[in-house]
Order: sequence, then C-alpha cells, then structure tokens
Amino acid sequence: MAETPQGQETLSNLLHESRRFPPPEDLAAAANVKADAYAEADDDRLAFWAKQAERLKWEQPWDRVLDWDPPFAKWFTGGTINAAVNCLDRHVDAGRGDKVAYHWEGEPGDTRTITYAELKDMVCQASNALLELGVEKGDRVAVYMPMIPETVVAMLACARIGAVHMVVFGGFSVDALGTRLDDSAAKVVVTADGGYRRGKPSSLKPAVDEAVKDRPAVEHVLVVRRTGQDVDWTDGRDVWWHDIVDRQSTEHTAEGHDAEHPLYIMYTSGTTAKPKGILHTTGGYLTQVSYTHWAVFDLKPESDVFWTAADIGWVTGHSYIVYGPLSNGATSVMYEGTPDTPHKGRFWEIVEKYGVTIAYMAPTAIRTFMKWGEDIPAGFDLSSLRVLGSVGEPINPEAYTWYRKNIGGDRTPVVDTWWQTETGAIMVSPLPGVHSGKPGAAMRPLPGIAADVVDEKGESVPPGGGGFIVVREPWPSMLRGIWGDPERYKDTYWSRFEGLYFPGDGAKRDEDGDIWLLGRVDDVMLVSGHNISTTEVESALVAHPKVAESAVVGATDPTTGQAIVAFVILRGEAGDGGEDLVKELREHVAASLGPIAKPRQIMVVPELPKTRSGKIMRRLLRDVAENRELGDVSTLTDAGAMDKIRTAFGAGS
Ligand code: 6R9
Repeated sequence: MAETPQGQETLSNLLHESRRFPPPEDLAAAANVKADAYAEADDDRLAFWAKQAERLKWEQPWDRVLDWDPPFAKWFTGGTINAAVNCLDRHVDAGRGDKVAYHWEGEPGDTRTITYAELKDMVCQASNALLELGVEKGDRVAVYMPMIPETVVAMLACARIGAVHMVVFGGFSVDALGTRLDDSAAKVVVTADGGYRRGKPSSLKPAVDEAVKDRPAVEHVLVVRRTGQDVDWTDGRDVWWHDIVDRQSTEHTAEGHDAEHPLYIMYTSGTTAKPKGILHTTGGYLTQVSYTHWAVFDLKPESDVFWTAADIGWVTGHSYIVYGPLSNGATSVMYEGTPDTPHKGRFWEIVEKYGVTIAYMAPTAIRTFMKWGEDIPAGFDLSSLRVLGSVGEPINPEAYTWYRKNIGGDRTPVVDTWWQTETGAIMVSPLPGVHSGKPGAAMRPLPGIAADVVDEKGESVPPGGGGFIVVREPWPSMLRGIWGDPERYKDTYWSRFEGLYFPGDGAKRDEDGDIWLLGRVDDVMLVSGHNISTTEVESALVAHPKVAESAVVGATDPTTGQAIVAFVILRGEAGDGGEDLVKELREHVAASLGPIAKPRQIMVVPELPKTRSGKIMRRLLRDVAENRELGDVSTLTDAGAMDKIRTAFGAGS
C-alpha cells in the first residue's frame, strides 16, 4: 500500500459487528489460563517463556533464554532436548502409556486406536529403520503421505534421530514435490501406495517415481502399503515399510538435540516466486506449540478429545495434530478423508463417535457446511464439544456465528487463531475462558507475543485505526530462516518496517483495542482511491442468506483504477443465480458497506480455487478477471476448478 498514490490511507474499516459471546461461567472458572497471564508475561517476557519451556523435558537445561541478533533469534541456547521423547517417552515413563494418542479414522471407515506406548514403539522402530537406510542426523527426509498414522510416525522418527522432516502435502503435483526435493536435497522420501479420498484410492507412489527419476540425491523411497494398489518398483531404491520397519527393535535410545537443531522444513508457496523453505528448530518451537495448544484450547489432557480437522501437510497439522497434542499428552482424532465421504455428515459423525470436545478447522470447511445446510449437523449429538477453533483465513462473522450455533450448540466459545507457517504456532487469538468472543476478530496477541497493528511508518495505530500486523519482539516458535537463503529471509520479513517482523497481512484495531485480520496485503483493492479489503466485501456477501462462499479480487479498471470483481458460491437452496440475484447481491454489498464497495461484477461459480489449507487463491481469480494466462497452479488442490470458473466467467461477462 505504500506504493499507492494515496499512501496515507489506511485499510478501510467498513464492517460493523456488535455481537458478543461471553465465556461460559464454568469454563471461565476452570480455565487453564486466566487474564493475569498477560500481566505476568508483560512483566518479564523471557521469564514467562522460560516458565513455559519447563513444561517440557530437557536433557540439559539452557544457559540463555534468548540470543537475539536481529533478525536471527536463538532460543534456549545451550539446552538439549528431544522432541520425540517429549511427545512419547515422557508420557509412557510417567505411567500413561495406555492412554490413547490417536483415534484414527480411515475414509472407508477402517479405524485404528493407538496408545502412547504403541506409538512410541512404532516410532522407535521407524527410527531404527531410517538409520539402517543411512539417514544421519541433519539429513532431510521428505514425507509425501496420506493422513495415516505412519505419517506421524515418520515425522517423529526423524525428530528422534535428528533428521529434518519436510512434509509435502499429498495433493501437490509432481512439480511441487520435485522443487521441494531439490531445494531441501532430501535423501529419503517416505510415501505410500496411495490413500483414500472421495471414496476411492488416490495414488501417491507414481508421483514420487516421476519426481525421483532425475534426482539421484534421493537414495531410498520408503513405501507404506495403504490401499494395496499396484505400484512400480525400483529394486535397491524402493523399500516397503512393512519389510524394513516391522522387523526393527522397539528400543531406541534417544539423545538430546541442541535446542536450535533443525526440526523441520515446511514450504510455503509464495504468490509468484519459488517456494520458501521455512525452517523450524526444536526447543522454542515445541515450547510455544505446547503452550498455545494448552492455553488457546483450554486443553485438559485427562478428559479432552481434541480434533484438528486439517491435513498434516499444512503447518496446522504439524503444530496441532502432531507436536502440540502429543507434547501435552492429549488424545486426538485423526481423519484420513474428505468431509463429504461417504456422506455430508461425516465430520459430525466423527465428533459423536469419539466424543470430541475441542474441534479446530478452517473457515473454508465451515462455509462448506453452511452451504450444505444446518439440518446435517442437527442430525448428530454434538453435545461433547466445549471449545471450537478456526484457522487459515479471516473467519467471516456469519460463518463464526453459524459455527457457534450449529456446531457449538450456542454454548462453546469460538477461538479465531491467527498465525502462519512462519510463526510456527498461534500468535493472536482470544482465550476461551477470558474473552467475550467477537465474530470475525482474532482479538488479542497471546501472552508473551508482542504483536501490534501499525501504520505505514511502523507506528502503533490507536483504537479505530488500521494498517498492518507486525511482531515487535522475537517469539520462541518463530522461523529461524528460509532454508539456504538468509538474504531472502531478511528481505521478505524484516525489510518493510525497521526492526519489526512483517507477516504480510492487513489488520485493524477496533475501538476496544481488539485486532481484526483483513487478509493478505497483496489482496487489498484500491478503488477510486479507497483501500478496500477483500475480506470485508467477502464477509458482506457471505452475510447474504443465499451466499455460502465468496472470493473478491480487484481487477484493473479504466475509471476506478481497480474494480471489485466477486465470485460467489450459492447455498444449497438458492438455485443457480441469474441476473436478479446478481443485482440483489450488488445492492446488498452497497447497503452493508457503502456504495464504494459495490462490486462491478459478480459471477456465480461452482467452485473456488483453493490451496491445501483451503485458502482462496485470489491471484488466479485476478488472472481470470483480467483475462490473463493463469500463473502457477501446482499447489492448487483441484486443478479442474479453474476451468469451471473460466467458463462461468466467459459466459457471464
Ligand atoms: C496457520 C496458517 C498464513 C496466512 C496468514 C493469514 C492467513 C491464518 C488466520 C489468517 C486471518 C486467521 N490466516 N489464520 N487470517 N485470520 N485466523 O494458516 O498458516 O498456511 O502459512 O498461512 O493465513 O493471511 O498470513 P499458513
């Protein structure tokens, strides 16, 4: 926005939301974290984080909490720790080996219940197998898997022996896998023959074969048999998991790794440039993931059943399916498939079956459920739920209230958690026992997190102001850099504002001082000199009873600079649209936000282009709206979606 002629403008502040949902009294009274945590952390931030680090088992205590050589941070230096020991051995040694770590549910309905003791044995065996395959401490291991327990086992086996896991979402293309293998120089790829999605086996091994063909750096491909489909086999290189892992000893003596030893690399796809390998290390990452999982969800490990309905190939899966829940000794649900297979009530059936108490998912899923209608969840007993979470995009106020009412029985707090691959763990979120929830707002930086909303010059904005979210001080689970590219790390995150971490999101602070996230700064539209956030126009559209989901982009326009083009998916009962509805929707946006926000065009489409985490890829929609060739589509979950949208756009314009 600095580049716009109206450089002084802030993001607009168009939406007004006055609904408030105070925490249930019993939840507030028994909450893990109360309001005093903020003052405690403000008083001595490093002492606060040191206290949280003591939740974990350290092989050797740290000498210093933080070494800060901006923008490079080291946390808990001198300490040694093993992430797998913290996730497994610690609980087994304390007599909790029989506790269920995962209730795993396959898409076809097959299930596995895995205790902490069993998971530890599996991880020790896999550790021994990786060692036999020649994997050494510091080597990178790619994991290209469906959502099955072996995915977690492979990650923890790497962590145990000090290898660095690099999980690639199983829905990514050969190209996306290939560039990640090159950049990380992975030595082994762990994969499966395939997994189940939408009622049928989808394959993974052929993509690995194709990607590994010209990449001699990959010495072995370790293959889990999941679906039983035929696979091509390269002798010497390919190894069946059941051949090598099952015959290993369940004993493996783990050593403590340096607190700053790399734990994993996770690639984020930039909008145009080559993907960035975000590096996380061990001690600080585990500290913040463990603390936030316990604090933000008010986790009671003895009684809760926690479910992050997301893919492990997204950072949300790393932090809140694997490291957070396991480090806290929680019981989690893990589900392999899609929410509509074999029926649209699948998620709610799972909640009922396992008595899920805390559920965490993306707004895109919630909007899909809205589209399918409230009768579907109403058919299941969801009374076990006590906290709901949202992550991945700003949650539209309408989606928030729908979620709270139809899934949470108008009883559960909803925590809207803002964070990124780069931040490693949750950064901004209400606490369920402290705050009155505000639909659409992530509200407060967590205790110990120095997030702020600033203007163009990097100065804090007062209540009612808008600008950019930044982080002023290092935090334990922050990225330690971009794999192999320290300059790009500085340029991308630390050059926009002197001394501040810039995540790239727009934000505003309301009159109560609460933070609202407004989407990626790259997506902000400039219409006749006014900055308008895509999020706000989308939320206005979703508030219309006939709209389930929408994506808004700014397209070049000869008169207004940019004009608003909206793509909408209608709710099940709304029919196919038609000119009258489009007119009604344009008027509806103008009435809710003001005439300046009235879309120039509204296209009714059957689908929207999404990433693995359900984020709308607005740059592709911009390409459509401006009649350009599509940019990189290798990280799209469903490549067919764009053809349908182009067709709809062509027919409507
Ligand atoms: C965890 C995750 C990061 C980007 C982030 C922001 C968006 C995530 C959000 C949210 C508004 C929330 N985002 N959570 N925006 N409210 N609660 O999603 O990581 O895939 O790296 O994406 O997602 O734009 O910058 P990642």
